[in-house]
Amino acid sequence: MGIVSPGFRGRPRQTEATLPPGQYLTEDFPVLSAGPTPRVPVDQWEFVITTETGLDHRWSWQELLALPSETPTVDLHCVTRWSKLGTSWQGVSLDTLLADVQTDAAYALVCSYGGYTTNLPLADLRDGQAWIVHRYDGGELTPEHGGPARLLVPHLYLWKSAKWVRGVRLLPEDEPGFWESAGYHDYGDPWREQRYQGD
Ligand SMILES: Nc1nc2c(c(=O)[nH]1)N[C@H]1C(S)=C(S)[C@@H](COP(=O)(O)O)O[C@H]1N2
Ligand SMILES: [Mo]
Repeated sequence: MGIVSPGFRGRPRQTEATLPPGQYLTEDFPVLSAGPTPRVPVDQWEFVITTETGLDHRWSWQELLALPSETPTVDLHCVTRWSKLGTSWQGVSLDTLLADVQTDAAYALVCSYGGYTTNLPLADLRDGQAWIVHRYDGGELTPEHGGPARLLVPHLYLWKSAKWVRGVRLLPEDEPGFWESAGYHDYGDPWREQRYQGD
């Protein structure tokens, strides 16, 4: 069995330490979508990483499922102030997907089926910080929450976790996505309460 350090009582919950400033806890899983839910059959689904030189790296649904997967349990923080702690996912780390991608790009623009986009530094997709997830809480990821697959990048506000993810464009210069163009913060760190431009 696992080793339990003396005095360990499980991870603290519902304390200030686990909740970024200005957030409240919810047990629900609200659905927030800027438009209609796209329905993408998995036999037509693909995920594409496009480098700054225009080279495409593609995965079909079957190819994605064949990659080693991870089961992150993470806290979600939405800019509309709800946080949901300890959510369980399954998916492929961006480290795995980026392993054979040669790039000098510093930025990423994540693109979804349906046209949603969101931007972040490429470094924030690396080092065990981001996944393309296709299962949530032991079941398939439902369409409302981004199925067949979504980006999960839980250290940033949840608008960065693009639902119905289709691909990532690697870019030498930062390019704002959908909400970032509408006044949301470019980076969106919940612990620094970077909700809107100028925060
Ligand atoms: N493609 C797409 N991804 C999206 C959105 C969206 O409208 N379209 N909304 C974002 C926002 S603002 C939030 S808070 C989360 C909500 O995820 P949920 O509906 O699974 O709670 O998805 C993010 N990803
Ligand atoms: Mo959001």
